[in-house]
Amino acid sequence: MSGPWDDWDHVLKVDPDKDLPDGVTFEDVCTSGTDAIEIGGTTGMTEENMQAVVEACGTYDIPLYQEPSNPAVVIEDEGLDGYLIPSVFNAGDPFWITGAHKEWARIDEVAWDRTWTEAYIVLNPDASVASYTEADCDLTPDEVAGYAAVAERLFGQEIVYVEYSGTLGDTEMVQAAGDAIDSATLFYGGGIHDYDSAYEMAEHSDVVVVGNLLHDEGIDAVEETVRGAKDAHTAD
Ligand code: 1GP
Repeated sequence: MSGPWDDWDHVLKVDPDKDLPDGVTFEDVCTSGTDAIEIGGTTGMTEENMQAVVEACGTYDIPLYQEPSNPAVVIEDEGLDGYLIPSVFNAGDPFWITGAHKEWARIDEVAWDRTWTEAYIVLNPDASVASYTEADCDLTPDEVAGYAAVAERLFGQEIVYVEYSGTLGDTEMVQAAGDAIDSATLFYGGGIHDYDSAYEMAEHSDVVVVGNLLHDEGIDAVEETVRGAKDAHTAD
């Protein structure tokens, strides 16, 4: 299994429902040193706000992926490299495992050759993604490892994504997921806010995902996290 994410250390997730801080441009976002941009969020997604970000980033030479939260906001644009579709493996509501996906495949002409899944393990019970999906966040490291192994071995997932959206996660959980997989790429996202937190999480994962920081603090803070993630992997 291989994909462009094999070579990534850092992904910047742009929430189209949130503004960029004053003075920050999409050029800054696209030239921040991050390896790829994912456009997505849990709430407030519309075709219009998705399209606006795709158009703003589409002219820069950086991998650009849409991460739609539901089929209604999937857009087609030649500036996009493809679609990364979350499937929440520990969701309580199967709609977020395969149900939404089934609706998409039923309604739309899916560009399968540009579509991949991310096997999410959602672990912050206070995050809106956890309540939406009714995720069982009360997991032991063994259980996280179990989900990660099942995602890779039984479901052929190329990306396993440990998601702590909004808070810095437990490295033991991230490590457990990493130890359980072989060729899949481990994404970690949640609460990365500076060089040290990026470095620490990158030591336990292949790719760190930074989201809120861009909207809350701006581009300098994001660039610090890029350095942290890259330094952690260079030190390997
Ligand atoms: C959210 O994993 C990402 O899906 C990033 O989380 O917004 O907490 O950085 P943060």
